[in-house]
Amino acid sequence: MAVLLPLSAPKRYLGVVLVAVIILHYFLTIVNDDYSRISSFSNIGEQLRTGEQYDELISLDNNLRSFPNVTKANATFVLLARNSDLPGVVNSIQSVEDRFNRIHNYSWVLLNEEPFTDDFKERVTVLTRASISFGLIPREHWFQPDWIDEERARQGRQKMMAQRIIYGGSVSYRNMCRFNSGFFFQHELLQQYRYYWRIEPDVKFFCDLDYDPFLYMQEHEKVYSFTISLFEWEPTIPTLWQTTKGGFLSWVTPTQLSPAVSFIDFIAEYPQYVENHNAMDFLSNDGGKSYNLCHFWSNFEIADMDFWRTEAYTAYFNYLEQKGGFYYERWGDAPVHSIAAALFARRDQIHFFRDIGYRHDPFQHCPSGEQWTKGRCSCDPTDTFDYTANSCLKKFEKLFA
Ligand SMILES: Nc1nc2c(ncn2[C@@H]2O[C@H](COP(=O)(O)OP(=O)(O)OP(=O)(O)O)[C@@H](O)[C@H]2O)c(=O)[nH]1
Ligand SMILES: [Mg+2]
Repeated sequence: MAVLLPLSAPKRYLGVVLVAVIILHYFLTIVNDDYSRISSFSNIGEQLRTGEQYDELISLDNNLRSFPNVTKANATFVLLARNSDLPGVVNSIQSVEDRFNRIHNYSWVLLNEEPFTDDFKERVTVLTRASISFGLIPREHWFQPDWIDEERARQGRQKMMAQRIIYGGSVSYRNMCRFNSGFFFQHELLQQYRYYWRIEPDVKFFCDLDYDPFLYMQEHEKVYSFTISLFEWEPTIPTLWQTTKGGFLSWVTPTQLSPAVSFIDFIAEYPQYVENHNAMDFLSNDGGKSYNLCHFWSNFEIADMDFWRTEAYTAYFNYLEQKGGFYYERWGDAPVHSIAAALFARRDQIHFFRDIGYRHDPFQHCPSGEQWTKGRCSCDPTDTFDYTANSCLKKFEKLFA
């Protein structure tokens, strides 16, 4: 009472009203279930969380608004994986979603020659708001064809194992390289799409991207892109260049990069497929006589599937396929894609994404300067493959010098 006594009349009334409200609240909590649920502390907490989500949506929306062009490209992510690749797949998808796709919501297509397990699908689906499809690869697109001479293939594998070539003894690795070279873009789940971004398990994207690289490809008529380029292991492709070139051909054109006479074989049969403004000088230091082993590292690719679906690439892949080199040797999809892009596309249709920070063990590309700051990149800008001894980036840049 000693405390209440000094209070003025209005304050006393306020106190009385407060006490009345508290009593009414407890009364309603007891007699009315709905009131009890709505006014509970947990529900109020939930309302606050919804408020946070709303703030996040507003900020996403503002981000989208700041893009010069909010149209989406006809594009998807493509990820080939085994069920056992799950942890690495989760890492990669999380990285892509965090740095780019949580805003753009491009769909995902995951492919496997075996059905994905329910556990795999559940763990992956939870990572994105975009649509995800899980596809089964047709047998004939994956396994070693019957017409391959298995004895010759076995000898090839043994020779490579003796040379300690990575995956030298693996048939499944060869299936994968052949599939990525000539079949993935034929999968029914990819028919509706034009552009794709290839993702592998356990890759990392270091930087935010404040624009849409698919739209960049489309608006600049690019057909193929890369972040890392390097030299191939020669023993995996001893006859690939010979198969591509081989015969004696004269392919003189006014704008040609290479000498007037070249020793190009597939091309001897199909000279019409070679683009005049090609990137032969990225592949060869002697105008096409020999392959310098430079290729784009295909575990990262943003590219135009309509390019792989052209008559030129179809003819090239079929030509390679009937030579059996995917199994007698260990032709990789990286040199196959690179040779095709360099010869059948204009050199300015190949793009180096300097601003995409990317790692696939053991190499990484890290942007620098303003691109590094703007992208809030988490990589060390001095740790980048770009101009190291095994990189072919300098050769690529020389095409445009
Ligand atoms: N479904 C399926 N996917 C495969 C198989 N072999 C490889 N892959 C996938 O094909 C892609 C390339 O295979 P990797 O094993 O990463 O080959 P790599 O990048 O040359 O070599 P490392 O990454 O250094 O092992 C990855 O997305 C793999 O998950 C296979 O037998 N089945
Ligand atoms: Mg890999």
